[in-house]
Amino acid sequence: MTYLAKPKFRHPDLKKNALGFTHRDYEGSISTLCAGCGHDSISSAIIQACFELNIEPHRVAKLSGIGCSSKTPDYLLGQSHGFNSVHGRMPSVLTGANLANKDLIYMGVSGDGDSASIGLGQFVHCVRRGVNMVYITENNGVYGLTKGQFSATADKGSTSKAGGTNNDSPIDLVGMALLIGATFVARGFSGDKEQLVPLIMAAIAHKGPAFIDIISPCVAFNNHPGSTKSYDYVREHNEAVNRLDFWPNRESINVEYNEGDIISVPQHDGSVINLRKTHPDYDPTDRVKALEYVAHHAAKGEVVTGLLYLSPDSEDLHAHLNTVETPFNKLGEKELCPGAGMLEKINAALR
Ligand SMILES: Cc1ncc(C[n+]2csc(CCOP(=O)(O)OP(=O)(O)O)c2C)c(N)n1
Ligand code: SF4
Ligand SMILES: [Mg+2]
Repeated sequence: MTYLAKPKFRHPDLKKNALGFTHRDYEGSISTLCAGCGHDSISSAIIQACFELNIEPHRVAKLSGIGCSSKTPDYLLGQSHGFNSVHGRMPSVLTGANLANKDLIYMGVSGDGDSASIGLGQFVHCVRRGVNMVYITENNGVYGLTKGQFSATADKGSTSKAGGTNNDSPIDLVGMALLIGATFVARGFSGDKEQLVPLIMAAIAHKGPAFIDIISPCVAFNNHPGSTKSYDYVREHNEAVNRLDFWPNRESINVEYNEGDIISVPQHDGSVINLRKTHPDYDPTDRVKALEYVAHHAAKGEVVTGLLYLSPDSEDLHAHLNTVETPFNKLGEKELCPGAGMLEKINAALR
């Protein structure tokens, strides 16, 4: 982690959002990542998404594991809550925090090593339990922080910078998220901010486990010919199935679309996700077809991006557990210790 503060100077005419904040109010400390690292572009997309959504920084909790990607929460939302946990263990810390206070916006920021290698078990259980969160993997196919070993998302046959070939089958985190019940599944590319910012905004508005796999090239160890996570490879093989327009709070839609080209899905918070189809046959509300589509195109070496699946009837862990309206951390002694009479009643009901 770095503790280098950014200079406070800012241009007086910077655009302000409805809260009177500029994007600088959503920044963190100065990044220490390599110049050109995809992870920095993702940080800037998260900053822009929170600025556009008029989010009060103190309402966000950002959590991460270990890796260059897991360092990035330090470079954004400097006024938000943050917890940098242990390698691969962010999901359980996030689950616990969410159970204690469901009023915050939870953002888990992870890497392909952090989530697909050491943290795979944690990742899948956090998603299948339905934790209300935005879970982002900054996927570069390598362990960047420890000098570029192949991670579990590296494609079979891709080569390392030193020339070694990866013979292991890859784990596709998008396919995994679809299989285990994520209610919002997307793939983005750090080099396409226009696509990425609305994806992040929509994921924040979504209630339930929202997962975004973001291909994020590692310029130090995985940006050469032979890599399938390089800037050149992803630009050449990127197949966007849709483009997302996100309207917070049901603002009037004044864009012209041909009928059938757009899918509108209202979210719990009153916002509307509008999907402009670029592939007329792609149906983002069909989980099984999404799985098949993504796998089919991956076999051809294509990187399918966009909002790949969205459940209109999503629920979260608190709904599954039928927890009380008030967040646990705001309950008083009276609610938490209702007395011997209540305990007797509960025990009697279980006999
Ligand atoms: C328990 C544990 N095992 C191994 C490590 C060493 N380690 C640190 S970061 C990392 C991999 C990070 O890869 P990824 O999550 O893909 O992040 P990136 O650096 O590529 O962004 C490893 C293996 C560690 N810190 N802790
Ligand atoms: S080593 Fe790779 S992942 Fe880490 S900061 Fe450098 S470019 Fe980014
Ligand atoms: Mg990585």
